Formats: sequence, structure tokens, C-alpha cells
Amino acid sequence: MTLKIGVIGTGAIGQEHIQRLHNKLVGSTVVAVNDINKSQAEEVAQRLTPAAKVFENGHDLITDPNVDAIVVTSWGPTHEEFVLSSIAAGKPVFCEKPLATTAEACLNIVNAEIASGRQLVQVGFMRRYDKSYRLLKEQITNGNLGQPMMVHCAHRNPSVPEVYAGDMAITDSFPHEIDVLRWLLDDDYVSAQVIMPRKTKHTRKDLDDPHMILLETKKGIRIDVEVFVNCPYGYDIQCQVVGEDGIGYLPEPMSVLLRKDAKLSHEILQDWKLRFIDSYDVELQEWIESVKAGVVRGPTAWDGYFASVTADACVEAKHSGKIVPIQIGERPSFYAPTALKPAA
Ligand code: NAI
Ligand code: ISE
Repeated sequence: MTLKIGVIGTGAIGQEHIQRLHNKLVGSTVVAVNDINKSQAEEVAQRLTPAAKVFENGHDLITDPNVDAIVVTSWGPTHEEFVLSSIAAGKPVFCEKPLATTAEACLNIVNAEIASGRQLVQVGFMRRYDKSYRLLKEQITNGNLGQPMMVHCAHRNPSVPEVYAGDMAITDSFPHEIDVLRWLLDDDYVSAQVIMPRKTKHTRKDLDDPHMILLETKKGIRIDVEVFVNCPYGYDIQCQVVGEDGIGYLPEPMSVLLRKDAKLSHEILQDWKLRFIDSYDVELQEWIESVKAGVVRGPTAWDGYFASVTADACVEAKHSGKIVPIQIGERPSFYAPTALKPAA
């Protein structure tokens, strides 16, 4: 059976996902697209063979009987309405991060999904599908490092566009660490603190950069993450887990060591698309298979909610200069890993 997918949002990552869902991965085809930028949606639809149908609005795409499952890649503030609409239609939905832009909106999605009685929502936290993170997790779960005590991370972008403003280092970039570190350590957070170093000359007036974010987990692990989004040299994701018995380093992306011009050098990637290209493929291939099996195996709406609550605490910590508790109720049994609910 080929899964017929409708995609809402045909911008940067939407176009990437459309190509992989239609032309690269196995068992799926993109039959419908929608974007408020209609000419862009039409152009993207025409690139496919056969061409996808262009819908005037996302809600009509969701309810169309020819669409089996939905991928939401529109701007963050629009995610809540499209995910809620997909739940109301009883259709599986893959939503790019963030699940929604406020904790309240994420909770609305969690509550709607629980009320529907079926898990339908997966959030696009693709780092869980990255081979290097999976190898690092293996070292933690097989006990090779002993109990983890500290984690040192960096999330560095060479630059960010004009629309990236305010606290987006925390609300747009850092959520990847929020999710992947919970998954890596099988732990939850209890507090957040944000320390602002001196500002780089490469940033704009309206954007603070870099940030140092400190998290404490339930098990007492201390995490520090540097989020530096105008580091001119490249896109660079680092993670080092310090355990009682050893230290695990996130493997560097593979690249040839060059001996040239009196230097030994490795190439450094320049953007997230290349760094995580394989992870997006694995993420969506596994999503296609889980939808067909009628379950959700990836990051859930609860994980999306947790990320949002944590990001809010970090924003508060940044502006207050205080250590802010991260308070979230117990995970509902609906989202227990063993409680896989049929999607259709
Ligand atoms: P983008 O701005 O390139 O594309 C977003 C598209 O959504 C635009 O074409 C816009 O016209 C469309 N759109 C906005 N409101 C809409 C509405 N109401 N209905 C239909 N279409 C609408 O943005 P980009 O970079 O593709 O990001 C999209 C989402 O993906 C964001 O939530 C972002 O955080 C996430 N993202 C995730 C990444 C990852 O590594 N997992 C990487 C980049 C983005
Ligand atoms: C962007 O939105 C992403 O999601 C990328 O994966 C991340 O690395 C980048 O910092 C964000 O701006």
C-alpha cells in the first residue's frame, strides 16, 4: 500500500520533505500540497510526477478523502490549527518542530489527541534518527560510560536569516537539544538557567547571541549547551557525555582528511540540511512504516509539549537571570512507550 500524503507548507523544509516522500523513500507519494504562497505551492506541485493537487487551504487538504496522512511544514504559529484539524479528521500527522509555539497550544493538542483515543501525532525531532546520536545512545544504554553525570553541547549555525529574532535561539534552535538529550539520557528536566556571554560582533542589534543554557535533570545530571547562531565557520553540532567510567563524544560527520597547502584539514558542513540529511530520510521512512502499522513510534505530542514547557522556562530564566523550575505533570499513561495506540 502506498501512503498518500498531503503537505501543508511548501517552503524550505517542506520542499525537502516533499522530494524525499515522493521520490526517495519507499511506500509514499505526495498527492496534495498547500501554502499561503499559492504560486510557490503550484510550482512545487508541478515538479512532481504525477503533479500533486494544490489546495486553497490546509483544512480542505486534511479532510480530502484522497489524503491518508498529513505533513505540516508551515510556520510554527500555524501548527496548532493544522494538527488539531488532522486529529479531528482522524488522520496521522507528522508536524515539524515546534509542535506549537506556546505550551498552552501544545497542551491543547495533547488533550485533543487523548480525547480522540488514538495516537496520531509525531513531531519532527529528527536527531533521534541521526546515526551518530544513535551510536552515542548505545554507549549510554549498554553501560559503557557508567552513569552519565554531565553533558556538554554546542549548537552552532554559521548565520541566521532576518526572520530569526528575539528569543529564537531558545525557541527555534535549542528545542532540538531539549528533545534529543531527554531521549539520550532517558530523563526529564527539573530546572533551567541561562547565562549570557558578551555578544558577538557578527550578530544583529535585535538578536542576542550566543547563549549558554544550563539544565538539571531529575537524575541530577548537569547539562550545558552553547547556542551560537552567528558563528561564521560552519554548522557544528557537538555533544559530549561525561560518565563515571568514560566519556562519549558525538561522532563528527564523515569527511576526508586533507593534507594540502601545508595544512591538515577536514571540511565543516555549512547548514542543517546537509548535517541531518540522512536523519530526515530515516525519520520519515520510519514514520511511513509506523503509520501503515497504525502506531506512533517517534517523538509524540507529549514530547512536543515537554519541549515547549522547557523552552518557556529557559526564556524566563534568560530574562529574569534566575534558575527557573521546570514544572510539568507526570506523563499521561496514554503516552507511555508501551501504550502504542492504533492510528487508524
Ligand atoms: P519557510 O518559511 O521556508 O516555509 C514555511 C512555509 O509555510 C512558507 O512557504 C509559508 O508561506 C507557509 N505558510 C505559512 N503559513 C501558512 C498557512 N497558514 N498555511 C499554509 N502555508 C503556510 O520555513 P521553514 O524553514 O521551511 O520552516 C518550516 C517549519 O519547519 C518551522 O516550524 C521550522 O521550525 C521547521 N524546521 C525544522 C527543521 C528541522 O531541522 N527539523 C529545519 C528547518 C525548519
Ligand atoms: C532550524 O529551524 C532548525 O530546525 C535546524 O535544525 C537548527 O539547527 C537551526 O538552528 C534552526 O534555526
